[in-house]
Amino acid sequence: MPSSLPLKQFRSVGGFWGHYQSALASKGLIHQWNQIVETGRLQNFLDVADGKSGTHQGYRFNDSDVYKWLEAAAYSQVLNPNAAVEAAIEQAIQAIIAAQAQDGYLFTLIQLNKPDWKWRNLVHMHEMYCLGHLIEACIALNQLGDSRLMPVALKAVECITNTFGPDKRVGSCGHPEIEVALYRLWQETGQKKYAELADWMIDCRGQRPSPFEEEFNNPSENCIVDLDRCCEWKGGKYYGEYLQDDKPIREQDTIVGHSVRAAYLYSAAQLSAARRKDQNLQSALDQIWANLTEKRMYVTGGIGSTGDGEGFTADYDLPNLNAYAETCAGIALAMWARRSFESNPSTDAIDVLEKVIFNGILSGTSLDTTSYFYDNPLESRGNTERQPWFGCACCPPNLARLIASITDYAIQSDTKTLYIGFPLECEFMLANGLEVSIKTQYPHKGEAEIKVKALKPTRYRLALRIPDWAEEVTTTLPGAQPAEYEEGFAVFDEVWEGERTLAVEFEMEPRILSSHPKVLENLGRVAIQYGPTIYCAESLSESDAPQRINLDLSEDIQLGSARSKGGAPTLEVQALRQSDDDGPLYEYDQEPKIVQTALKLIPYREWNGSGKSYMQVWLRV
Ligand code: FUB
Ligand code: ZN
Repeated sequence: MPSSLPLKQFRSVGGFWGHYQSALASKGLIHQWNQIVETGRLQNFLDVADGKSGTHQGYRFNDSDVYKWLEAAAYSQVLNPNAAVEAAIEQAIQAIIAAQAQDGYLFTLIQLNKPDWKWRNLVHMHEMYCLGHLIEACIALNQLGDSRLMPVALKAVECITNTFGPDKRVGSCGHPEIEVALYRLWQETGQKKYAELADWMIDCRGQRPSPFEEEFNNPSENCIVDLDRCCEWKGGKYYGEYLQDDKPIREQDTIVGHSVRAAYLYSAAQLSAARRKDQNLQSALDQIWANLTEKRMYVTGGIGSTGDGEGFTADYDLPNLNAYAETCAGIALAMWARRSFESNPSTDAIDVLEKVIFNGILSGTSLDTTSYFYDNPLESRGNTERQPWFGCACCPPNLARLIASITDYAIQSDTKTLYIGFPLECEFMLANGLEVSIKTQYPHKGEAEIKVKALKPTRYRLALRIPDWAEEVTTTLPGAQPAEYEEGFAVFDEVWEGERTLAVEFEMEPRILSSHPKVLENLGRVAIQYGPTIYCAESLSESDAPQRINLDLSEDIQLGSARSKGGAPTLEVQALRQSDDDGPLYEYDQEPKIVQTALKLIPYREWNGSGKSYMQVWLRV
């Protein structure tokens, strides 16, 4: 089964991703750390350590932002060390160690404000969600060679298992995350008990009686203070769909509820299905995946179309202007896709992974990684812009950990095969001693040179994903047998000797996408894709707004002469714009005044680079 390469095996990451990673190391991480300090997130830990009470600041799950930041910072330090980041890591580690209770419990809201509420409101409180992020931070720090938080993580898990487990109390967290973390802890430590705990949590979800539902039987006993504000409570009864607890996962076939919860849960369930070779679980996951990717996912890979409950609605309900498509949900989808690929190496999952990473996730950050979108609409009418931070700031540090660990998503290997999911400019060493360097301007260009250097003859397979969007693909590896095609990969099964270079060209042409007619929002509209990148039209002024135009597709879409701020090719398409602003509100028998114009398109992920603007992905034809 393929898995990602430890970051330490990489010598460098450059090009498109190198830009994001170095911006993150030099600006984004410090910016986020300052926010963590200024908003009291670090102070919460310090206050616990100081024995204070009643001083918790912010949302109940704010600890997770510190952990996610720490995870990102640890990855980032491997290839882009930065002294200020190192100092902040140190502060975070010290604060976390000092805040942990004797019995391993660690959740600053309860420690500071409500000590007798421990483990009483699982549906809502996020205690295990936060501990999951703590575990993931520890694993990242381990990669950096710093294992000081590992005892904290292990003790926190022990604290969970002192209360919960097959022979104890049934329960997990209303917001999944601990499950993925436990599988990762199993992979990191080799201790099966962590995976078994996660398997048990996966199996308990959706069963009756539901520990989450039972909390509502006696809300005050379980510290549920305001029923009206609980998303898990609808029409006077428990609404298990919100947290994927309406039925056992093996009986689920549709993606429902809160989108981040869903995709974290199914990432874990995917790990569980693979570990246990559980066909029933796998086939449920396949059905849920199909429902999501065939009926409920935006063309940008964004998921969860409504802000009401931050989640899914109905098949084909994909509004553009009010799209929620939370950045974290996109990230969670990339994680799930990665786990699907690992258990069944075919390119289907990578097609989704690439779509969401290059579009619906990266739209969540500015190019310098210091301002963010929480939701990622596919249309704007001049009323939204990226923010430096949020009260509920789950997305910025989540983006940071995704960017800093992008190699995990692009490149995987097992004992027989190196899988290249998408070209990423980098240099790395495989466990068998092969040295690989990839030169590419992807996603701006479709070419890549993959150089493999072998100090001794080494048999190994190189599997290169053929992207779903590429109509023509050329691969040249001098002296090699023609590639074999396997599950969407071009596979070179070679005995590598000396230095050899595989030249790859994915033909990139602007492609015109239409959507299923049931997506009423997109009727009479098209979207434009170039390589893996979805494009949009954007204007700072209302008079030039893309909402006023119709594309004229009788002429080819051209590559523009200018580059976008992020260095991507721009595209140029002919359009007809309705321009006359002087007339009355309504008028009889007037032909609209139309002006022919050349419309520039930029990557959707870069929209809003100059502040509030008018933008559309789905353009009228
Ligand atoms: O509940 C923790 C995080 O806050 C969720 O993942 C996000 O959707 C936001 O609600
Ligand atoms: Zn978020």
